[in-house]
Amino acid sequence: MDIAIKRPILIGGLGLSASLWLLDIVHHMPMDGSLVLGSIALGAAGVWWFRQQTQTMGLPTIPQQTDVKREAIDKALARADQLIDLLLTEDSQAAAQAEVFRTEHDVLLDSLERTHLTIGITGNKATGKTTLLDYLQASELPSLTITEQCDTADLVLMVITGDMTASELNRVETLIDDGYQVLVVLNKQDQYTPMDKAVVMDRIKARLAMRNVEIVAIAAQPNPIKVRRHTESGETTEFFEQPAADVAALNQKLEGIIAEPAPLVMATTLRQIQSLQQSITHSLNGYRRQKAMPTIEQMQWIAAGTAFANPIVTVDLLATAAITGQLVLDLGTIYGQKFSMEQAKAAAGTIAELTVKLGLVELATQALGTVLKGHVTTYVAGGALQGISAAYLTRLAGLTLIDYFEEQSLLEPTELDFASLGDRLQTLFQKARQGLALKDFVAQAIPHLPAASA
Ligand SMILES: Nc1nc2c(ncn2[C@@H]2O[C@H](COP(=O)(O)OP(=O)(O)OP(=O)(O)O)[C@@H](O)[C@H]2O)c(=O)[nH]1
Ligand SMILES: [Mg+2]
Repeated sequence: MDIAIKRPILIGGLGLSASLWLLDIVHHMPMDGSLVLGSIALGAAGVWWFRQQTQTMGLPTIPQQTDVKREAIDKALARADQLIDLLLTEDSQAAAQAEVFRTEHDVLLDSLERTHLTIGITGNKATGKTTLLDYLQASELPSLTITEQCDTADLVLMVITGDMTASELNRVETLIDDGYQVLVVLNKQDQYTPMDKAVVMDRIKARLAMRNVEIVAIAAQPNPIKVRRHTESGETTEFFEQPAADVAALNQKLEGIIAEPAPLVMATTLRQIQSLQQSITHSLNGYRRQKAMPTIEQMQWIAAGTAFANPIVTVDLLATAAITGQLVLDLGTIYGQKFSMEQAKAAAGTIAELTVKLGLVELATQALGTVLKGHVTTYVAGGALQGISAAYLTRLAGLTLIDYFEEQSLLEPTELDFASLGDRLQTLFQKARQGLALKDFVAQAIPHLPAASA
């Protein structure tokens, strides 16, 4: 029993009988003693860490990136390659899918050479999008495709007609965050006096300054003007004249990008590579989830058995935390996340603290107790409620961690950003809780309790 000797705190924490039972179950698993010990001693570190993290919220404003470097593109392509290799290594069924991704990767690499650009036009209703589209198409600018479909656009013209509304600003920010290049086009400037126009332009510029977005003012189709003309015979005639479109400022910008298309092509390519990365990661995560579920189940029944055998405490949180620590490690491995033992411990601590903070222990115990009363015989048996509650909380923790690791895997593969765990857990916890039906869970859990199976 050298496992028991290596884990003195596990024994202290769980009570001797529970520990022996637990060790009996887990001795064949790749459980690392030091982690279990550490996660038992979670208290202070976890709490401190959780507080730290909840204070660092608020998203930074990311400016539009107008000069994407070839280096960044090569790095992103290499990462996509790496992800495809990972998919192939992890999932033996993924060969065909990986081939599709590989082709997409090669197409993107080739697309760096293109000189033809796509300009997308977007904006609120009746801002003049179609008028502008018609105008630009009629002016036959070389090597440009103009469309109101922005998905593949190298440059998005965001058409507005006055000071930006919150929703318009929001749209611009979303586009930038998604990696689009945006030019704001203030249309219908014929409706403004020069003074008003200057004021509106200043306001819009102030709103966009943080985002490094430029703005041009145009009139794609100015209102007709009334013209009065005196004839030789002294009569006056009045008629409406359609002024020419005033699109010089926009044309100048477009000519600039036609002359030098590379920066826009690079930006688009980077965006598309990132989107490819996400698709690959999505496939990878689908497979990993399949692999993770049995691990969660294994741990939740261990938690059930432990709490069942030790029902004096309402739910043996210490045991749950130890098991959560192991879950963090095992699920992290499945999701290819590298983190230190210290971080794993802290994560388990955060989960334990959150479980208490959200009142989940009482909530689970009460709700599950109600369901359990239907199963009279089992309910009578000692720690059934404690066992099922512990299993339930362990499952919640596992599902939450899966969601968390999936989110993390979409980020740049630098360091695992455990810093955001505290922030995200609460939301993810609620989400997992809503998706987990209590009745079904109880029915599933009962056969796993030692008393029921004995
Ligand atoms: N005064 C003025 N009116 C304009 C200008 N550009 C377009 N319009 C008018 O604005 C109205 C809407 O123009 P559209 O081009 O249909 O606008 P849209 O954004 O395509 O509209 P939806 O497709 O319905 O969203 C039309 O009556 C145009 O004649 C402009 O520069 N000045
Ligand atoms: Mg239209």
